[in-house]
Amino acid sequence: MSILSGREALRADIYSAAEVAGYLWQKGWAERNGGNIVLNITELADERMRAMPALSEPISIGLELPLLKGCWFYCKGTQKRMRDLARDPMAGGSVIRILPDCRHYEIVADYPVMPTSELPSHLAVHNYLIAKGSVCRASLHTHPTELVALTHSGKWLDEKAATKMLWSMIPETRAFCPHGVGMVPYMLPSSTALAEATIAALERGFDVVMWEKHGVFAVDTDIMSAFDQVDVLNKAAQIYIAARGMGFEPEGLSEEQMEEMKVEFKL
Ligand code: 2HA
Ligand code: ZN
Repeated sequence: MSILSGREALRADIYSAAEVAGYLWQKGWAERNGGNIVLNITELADERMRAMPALSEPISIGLELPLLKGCWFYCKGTQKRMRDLARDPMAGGSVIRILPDCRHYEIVADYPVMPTSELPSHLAVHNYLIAKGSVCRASLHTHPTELVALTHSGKWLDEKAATKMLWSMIPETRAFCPHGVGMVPYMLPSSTALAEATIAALERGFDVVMWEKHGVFAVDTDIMSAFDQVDVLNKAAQIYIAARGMGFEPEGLSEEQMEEMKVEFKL
């Protein structure tokens, strides 16, 4: 029997990850096994779940994450495709619990699907979010084509320049991504250095962070909101690129128009 049986809140959470996984595939941001989704589902773990036997031996995280003691996560499986996760999130990912030593986890349900190799980085971010008292429970990594294209130019690796340009392409961007985009220089995928640099960017106040020549990492209260932020930013990047494709540098909203948005939406 699935862990989701009789647990409507957990089912809704994990199925929203499946819905987002489908959007990532449709948008062309999730080639092969690209991207990751990790949800902190601790609030939804009941007594019967806590008593469930593990489907795996304890697996090392490779890090000690003291604030994750007793936490539960849903995470995409290693080598799994977003388009498959969209159809069946419990075949494309698994539910895990962190062991009391804060260095190991066990797979609990539904199948022994080994989590993504990016799990330690995502868990390090979740440990950081808890430390900060953040309300964010979802982390998303994806490969949005136009945003990644921007990071191939040194000009747009500047956080202020990229944020200002993206905000100025269409007014909603500023309203829905009020913190703009952080930048992390190219680092090896899955590396501790990349996780640390991502956390440093979150510490600077960003909740969407671009990884040079690779992708985007976003955190939010839930996975749909994390997706929405990336979607809005990528739309802005598409407008910029469309204008350049027509042979001109887009004007962008003026400083006054941007300021008006800020005042009107109390940003
Ligand atoms: O896990 O996209 O960068 C798939 C990735 C890693
Ligand atoms: Zn990636």
